[in-house]
Amino acid sequence: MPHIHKYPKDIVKRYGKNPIITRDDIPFPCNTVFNAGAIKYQNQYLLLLRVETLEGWSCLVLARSKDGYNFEVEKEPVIKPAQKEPFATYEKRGVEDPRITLFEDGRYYIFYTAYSKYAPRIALVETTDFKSFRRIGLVSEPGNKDAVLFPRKINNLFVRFDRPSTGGAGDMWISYSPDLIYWGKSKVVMEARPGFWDSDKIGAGAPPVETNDGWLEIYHGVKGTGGGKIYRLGYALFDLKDPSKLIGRSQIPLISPREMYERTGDVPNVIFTCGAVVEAGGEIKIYYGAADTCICVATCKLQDLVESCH
Ligand code: BMA
Repeated sequence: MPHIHKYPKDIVKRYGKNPIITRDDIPFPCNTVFNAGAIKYQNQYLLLLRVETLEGWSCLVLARSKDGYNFEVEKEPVIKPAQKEPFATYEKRGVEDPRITLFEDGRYYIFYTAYSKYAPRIALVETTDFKSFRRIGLVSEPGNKDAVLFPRKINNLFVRFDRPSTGGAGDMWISYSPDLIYWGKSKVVMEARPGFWDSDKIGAGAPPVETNDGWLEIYHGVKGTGGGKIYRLGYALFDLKDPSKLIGRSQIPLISPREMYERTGDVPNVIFTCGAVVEAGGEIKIYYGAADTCICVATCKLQDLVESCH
């Protein structure tokens, strides 16, 4: 008998005034805005927006908000495709999909996708003030993306989830590093699930959230259909001491394209996240790109996600 999900109703609630950021909010000409990293910094919500220029490559632009819903976008990008090597060659087609982690040492580390004709690579930049940004390195071989850094070391190593391309498959892997630059001990931790909503590819979304029951990861899952791909979000729980161990995983999506702004745009039927903010009371604000065209937010309770993974 098929598993009947414990939560037949939606456990996530879309913000009534979605989308919260569109191209009209960007102070320079651009094509679209989507897939933002998210973090709380000095009582402000920060989004690091992926803005696609009219030429077609992406850059990263900061937006600030006091309430998490109304954002003001900065005038200039904070990260553009690099002019200097070794980054320039691998960022010729843009910098994409930033994921921000507040690390235990107080620094903010941002993994983003460096995109070029050589396929995507994971790149890493750090900041302490969101004014100056220091590129640390290109930290994967070609063919890897969707990297999220854990907020603390485990067994004295930095830890990330990532998504190498392995013979057409797209599964979530874990990798470890002593210095954030050299990554190894790589191992597959969660696979795409044939027959499900996440049948074709999966990838980490927001950086992992530490809970008493394990690391909660909100991820995206892709299903191919006759009409194209559908991108949805789900969630999974991993062991606190050994995050390569999957404890449980959502049977049904957390959120699927349903509203017009999720169904229609440059790439239809896409909900894709790079960041979420967990509030003191346990509410999560999930920021997501809709149809690769605008930014939206939806909320849910951290505890609901954790419980339904068991
Ligand atoms: C993925 C990434 C995302 C994008 C999604 C849907 O592969 O490129 O940036 O939102 O596809 O187009």
